[in-house]
Amino acid sequence: MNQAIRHGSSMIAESRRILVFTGAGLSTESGIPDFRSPGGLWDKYDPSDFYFDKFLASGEIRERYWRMSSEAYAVMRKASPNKAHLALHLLEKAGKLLGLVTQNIDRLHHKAGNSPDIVLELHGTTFFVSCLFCGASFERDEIEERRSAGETAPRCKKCGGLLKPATVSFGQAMPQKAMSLALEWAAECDLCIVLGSSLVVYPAASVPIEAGRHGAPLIIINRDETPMDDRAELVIHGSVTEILGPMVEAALRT
Ligand code: CNA
Repeated sequence: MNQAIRHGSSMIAESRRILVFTGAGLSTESGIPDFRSPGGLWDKYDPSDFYFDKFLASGEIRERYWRMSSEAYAVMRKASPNKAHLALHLLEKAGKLLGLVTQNIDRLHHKAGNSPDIVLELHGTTFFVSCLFCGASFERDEIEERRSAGETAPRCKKCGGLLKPATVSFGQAMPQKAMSLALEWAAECDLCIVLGSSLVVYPAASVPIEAGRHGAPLIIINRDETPMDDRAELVIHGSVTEILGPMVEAALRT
């Protein structure tokens, strides 16, 4: 085992209240593309089409949004958790996980067995659809059936309002309760581990910053550099599955 992984495993072994912050890079090895890597979603789509105000204003944008979202959902629905997701389940079983704050909308932390009580989905989930007018919530599969039957941008069956996947678009309000609990955990944790995030999307990226401000050491595992690398006690550039699995297993053996 290399020196950096050993360092991380001893930090995990000494910690009791770990806050984990995850991004799209955690799920690329489950076959789900991220946004910013080569071959990621922004190579295929124009991010400026996916602002919330445009979704509200234009029927054409809504149709484009639904096409992109349905394509991503079809991949996420079939995806399975990878070794890094499973390592986080082990951390919870060992009683070391204070919370798991994710920007991901793919439900893979739930599929890996982490308890819904400790998983905060800051950007929502693509497995549900909400009415922007009356707030009604629908299972995604039900809405996908309607799309397959020809409804390109479906509307609420109860009130006729606009339906949108229950995810947070650029310019759309964050779920307030989840964000405040994430910041509480950031103040309480004794270690913060960032996994597979470019750390450029705010306000989500303020969660590890807050953890550091309250004195928790920071571990960052990401393929590329991030703007927070110089704040971390340990930075490892590489694959989350190759690094986190051995790191957690070694920590739990000690
Ligand atoms: P991002 O900005 O796309 O960054 C992903 C980061 O992960 C990059 O810096 C990559 O270098 C890194 N990375 C990719 N693969 C690996 C790997 N195997 N091991 C280690 N590092 C890797 O994604 P963020 O999560 O930082 O940005 C937040 C957005 C992305 C949120 O709004 C998410 O909803 C959104 N998103 C989520 C998913 C998903 O749910 N799986 C997929 C695509 C986008």
